[in-house]
Amino acid sequence: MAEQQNKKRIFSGIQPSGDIHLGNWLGAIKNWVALQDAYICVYCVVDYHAITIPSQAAELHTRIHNACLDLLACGIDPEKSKLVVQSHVPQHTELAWILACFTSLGDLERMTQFKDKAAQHAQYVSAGLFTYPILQAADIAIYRADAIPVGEDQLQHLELAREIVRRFNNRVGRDILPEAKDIVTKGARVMGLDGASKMSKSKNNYIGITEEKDAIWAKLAPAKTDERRKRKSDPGNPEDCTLWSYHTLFTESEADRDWVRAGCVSAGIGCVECKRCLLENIDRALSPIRERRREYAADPARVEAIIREAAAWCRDEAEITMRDVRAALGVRA
Ligand code: AQP
Repeated sequence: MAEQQNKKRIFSGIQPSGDIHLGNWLGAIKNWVALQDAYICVYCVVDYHAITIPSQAAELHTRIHNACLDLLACGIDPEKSKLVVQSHVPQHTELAWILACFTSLGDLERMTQFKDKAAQHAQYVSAGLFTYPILQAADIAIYRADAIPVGEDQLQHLELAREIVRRFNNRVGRDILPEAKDIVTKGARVMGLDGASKMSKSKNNYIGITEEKDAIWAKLAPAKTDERRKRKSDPGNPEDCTLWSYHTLFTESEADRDWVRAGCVSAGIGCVECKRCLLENIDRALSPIRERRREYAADPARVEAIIREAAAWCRDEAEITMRDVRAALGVRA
């Protein structure tokens, strides 16, 4: 119990905006799993973030459930960590409103993710999309998290989250909310199969973590490689090939990596052989995830109980923070 109290806290979240993919796994979730013993961890399916772009109720409902299953399948252990759905803890949005009053428009306008997403959804850009980083700051602060494991794409948001918290603490004259550090890992920015942008749920450029071997091959086979290599007899340039970047993440055997690299630069092997080797290694890495997912999917009552228990713990913790925040502001003390 004392050991538990001395542990630092981690918060991280994922949007139920589509299939969880290799980028989410390598950039964030694998690290979440590795940190479970050393920290008190809250891992959150951030459904209110997902409605910042248009969504359908039935589809979102299914995606929330699937995201929970995927996270458990990846190894989030309910005995060690809290797996919570954001909308089950209303204090997230309460704190978000308060923090909005400590955030400048100029800071929000600088966010590159907002600019990218606003361009993707140009026909209707919601205020929620614009204020997304404020809700994210509240997600972290509400659990008084010390650190956040994320992919590199989130670093700008986290810098802003610290800035917002600093401004809040300065104005109320007390360090009520902690400034959380980021924890970034190898694989922090996994490129999409198109080789043009980061792997994303909302772009059709990903390999899902629960995809079967045939489905993975259907995506790898047509995937772009080094564009300068027009035919098998041309030597390739691994540094310019997205699939080589996947080998560095999935091909654990140095001998296999050397075989692919040497074969590519000498035109000794073609892209198909390189992709077949990659397929085996991705499939091997994902196979235990698929297996665990089947087990959880077969027991919905267990999953429901895990989520409910975590939400109760999280509401209590969030309320502790909110009592201090409200008192510091002079409201509902
Ligand atoms: N390509 C990536 N490489 C490394 N890490 C990534 N993450 C996302 N894409 C990559 C990390 O995954 C965590 C959860 O992300 P999210 O669901 O909150 O939002 P996102 O970053 O916007 O993820 P997507 O897949 O790109 O979703 P959509 O398409 O809906 O916007 C974060 O820690 C993120 O860094």
